[in-house]
Amino acid sequence: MEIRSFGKISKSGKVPPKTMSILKTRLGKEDYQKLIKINNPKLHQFIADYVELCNPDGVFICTDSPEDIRHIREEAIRTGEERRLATDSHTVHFDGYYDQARDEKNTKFLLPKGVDLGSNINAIDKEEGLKEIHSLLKNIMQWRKLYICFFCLGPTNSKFSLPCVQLTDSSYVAHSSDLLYRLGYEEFKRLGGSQAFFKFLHAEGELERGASKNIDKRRIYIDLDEDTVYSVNTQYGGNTIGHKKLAMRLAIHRASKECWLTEHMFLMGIHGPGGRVSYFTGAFPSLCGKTSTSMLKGETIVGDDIVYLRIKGGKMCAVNVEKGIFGVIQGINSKDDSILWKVLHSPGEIIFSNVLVTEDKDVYWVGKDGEVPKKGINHSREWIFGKKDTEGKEIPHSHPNARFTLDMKLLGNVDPELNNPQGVVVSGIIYGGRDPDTWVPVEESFDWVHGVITKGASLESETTAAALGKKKVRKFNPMANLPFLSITIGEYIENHLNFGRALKNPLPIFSVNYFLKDSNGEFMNDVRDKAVWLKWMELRARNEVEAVKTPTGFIPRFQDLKRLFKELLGKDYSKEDYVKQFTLRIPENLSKIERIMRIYEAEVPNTPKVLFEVLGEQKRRLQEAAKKYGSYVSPFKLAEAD
Ligand code: SPV
Ligand code: MN
Repeated sequence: MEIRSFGKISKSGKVPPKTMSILKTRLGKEDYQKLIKINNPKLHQFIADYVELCNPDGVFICTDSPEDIRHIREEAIRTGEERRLATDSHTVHFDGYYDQARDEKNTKFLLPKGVDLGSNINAIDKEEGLKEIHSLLKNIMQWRKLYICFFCLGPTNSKFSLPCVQLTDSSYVAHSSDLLYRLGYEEFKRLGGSQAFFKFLHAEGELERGASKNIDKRRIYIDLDEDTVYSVNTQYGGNTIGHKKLAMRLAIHRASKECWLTEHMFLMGIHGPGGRVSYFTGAFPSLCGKTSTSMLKGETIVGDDIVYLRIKGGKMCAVNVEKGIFGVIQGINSKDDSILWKVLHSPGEIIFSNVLVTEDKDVYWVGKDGEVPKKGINHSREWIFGKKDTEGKEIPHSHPNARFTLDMKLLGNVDPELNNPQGVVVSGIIYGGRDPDTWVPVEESFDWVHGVITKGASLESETTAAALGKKKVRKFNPMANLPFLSITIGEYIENHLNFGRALKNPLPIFSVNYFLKDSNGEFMNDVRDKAVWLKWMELRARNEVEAVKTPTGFIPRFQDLKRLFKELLGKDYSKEDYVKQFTLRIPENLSKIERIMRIYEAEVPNTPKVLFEVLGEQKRRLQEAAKKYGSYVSPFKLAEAD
């Protein structure tokens, strides 16, 4: 078969009779009937081509019916991809020891000759990449079953919705998708061939002790022109669940063409005085507190990972792309995460991945309350305390990127607007990362452009276990979205600037930093302090609290924080804490500006000019402040001068 003809149909919009006969033979009567109820030639051709290439032993078409969804769940147990745990409807899945996170090195865009997304974005020549991936896919599903599932990104029947189909030979991936995304078979039926849709093809490849064996041939290739993603020889959710970060890359590309935004953001309702709710989005790199922020007690969650943003009537509206959570489990404890703690200990459909499972089929993770068991099964299989891997590294009982997957309907704090097809109107945007020494715990930018440039486009964070590779290295990560960008960084920043211009009243942009450390390397804030920062931002967004103007933005006044700490956490917030946390660190801020400017100058040829202007102005303000007050300036000094 000609490689370039894969998944394509002729100009007439019809598929050749051969396609339907392939489907009829390969699918079996019942599944064939389910498929052709969707009148979509492109879909039929895509499925026929890849069924032929991957050559599965059987094909299951999953409709939205409870029986089909149950079948997927049962398949996950039958195939051994998930094992039952002691608590009803809890299961566990293990990925391979070296397949525990997103593989950014082997995730590449298939780009035609002459197209370049810049040095920060991984790409391969399209023809070469397709040839490679097609050869890896050939007969890869022999003796295995292929599951074909339909989903809708964003609420169904909405301007925001994006339909997509996933082909996978992993019942775990299919099951996870069922928990995480709105079902889309009926949506596909309703739309017929009227709308473009995303296509994902995933194959685990050969398995060894239940894990993808050929991880040296792990590949995740993204074809932006065809809205298609291929993922091979891997199981980890971030590499395989098409609708998550793979769809995100396609959606960023689509959004850029259509003037809306796809962001790596939570979406939550912050509950202000008098019972009002203000919706905020927040972008943080993975493993930096995004889920725990959106799950804070007293507030309501719309989503914890991905949003689509559109402008309606001059206002910014947002939806959660998902309906479930694929969350980091490390560190969840009864004190700081009471809502999740309860859910994770109650019956209900939850897939735990890469945690420790004890003999009595209970699960443990790093940072869980109670004593750590001395043995069990984990991502290295049989584990005993002190076990080392082949490189001599001690294996923790649970992987730092171990996760839980659940449908948000299990939570008691879900915002009632979750499925509103109109989305919610957003009142504020937050950017945050792992920053040990520069940003104060919370700060508001001067305006939209200042926020986009000095907060979003300047975001840096120490690397974590969410991606393979070296940890704790400070890395540039604009809008916490760099690993997923499918357009150049310059265009992406420009889109944000344009978005702000189209808003009637641009909303405030904030930064937070939960990871500020003192000279002993200790965190300066308690994990619960974020509750205070959120309430303060809500008040600022409503213009109900004054702030102190500094060279880098607006920070809270001491008296407001003192009141909020007392009311929310029952804590006496001291002047010493305020000074320690909110001191303006001029040398660190200046070094950051230097680093960021250098990156944009050297690596982003189409950087909007305004970025250099805004950073230049910030640098001058900081230098002037240093002359007046010295390198480290107390917030009280800044308040006096304001
Ligand atoms: C992240 O790493 O940002 C996640 C999980 O949300 S993953 O699906 O791996 O992207
Ligand atoms: Mn994420």
